[in-house]
Amino acid sequence: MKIDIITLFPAMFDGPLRESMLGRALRAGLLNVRLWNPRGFSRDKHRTVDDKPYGGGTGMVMRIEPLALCLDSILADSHDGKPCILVTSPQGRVLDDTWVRELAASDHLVIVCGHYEGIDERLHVLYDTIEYSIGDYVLTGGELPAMVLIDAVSRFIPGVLGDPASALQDCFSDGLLKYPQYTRPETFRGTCVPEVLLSGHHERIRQWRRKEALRRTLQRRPDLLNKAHLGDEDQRLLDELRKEMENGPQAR
Ligand code: 4HQ
Repeated sequence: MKIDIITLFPAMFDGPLRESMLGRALRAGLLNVRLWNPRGFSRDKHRTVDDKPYGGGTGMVMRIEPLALCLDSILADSHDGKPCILVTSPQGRVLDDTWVRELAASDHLVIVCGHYEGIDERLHVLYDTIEYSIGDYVLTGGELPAMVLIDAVSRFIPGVLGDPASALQDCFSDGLLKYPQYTRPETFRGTCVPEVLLSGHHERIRQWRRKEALRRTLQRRPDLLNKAHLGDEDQRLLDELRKEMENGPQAR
């Protein structure tokens, strides 16, 4: 997958793109990320990229011209049809697992990182853009949302994860939160690993994990249960959990 990032602060991407799984994916050529600074496309004497808002008010607005020229040169050498142009914004559609999977199927993404008070609205008139948000809070810029998108999308690109099964087993693949995990030692400061996980009984372990995933989802994110893919066994486990919660909500 090819990803073009338009940002006034390209150096912010150095760490996240070099380390860990993303770094490996880039070196392996599974992901091809290019960073573009609109400042290089500014044509005035001081290479300005922002200006005061028309109508007055605080802060600065990103100028359309450097952004448009930058986008034009990205689109001019795009041989893979029309790429999706994503723009970071708290006004955008909130990113979720379903959308991340859809985006992961794209050949080419362009991400425009907003900064300051926002971007001249004509960006959305001149180009086919989609605004996305990573949550209902305000950041200083769109660089972190861009990194979040790249990170989340890359997990669904074949070869990025060491074990492809982990993307499937993960939280949200079935719409539920993940079950609790343990590793050695068996006891630490008096706290033990649940017996069933030491039993070697695969079917009991599978059921226990499913029930704990349902328990957490029921307790922490009941909203997710409506969209989750639940079978007969899940309904039975949920009934058990609801009864347990009536009898003693103190458990776990
Ligand atoms: N910003 N999800 C304002 C965000 C944001 C978010 C990025 C701050 C854009 C102009 N972006 N700039 N939340 O808060 O994506």
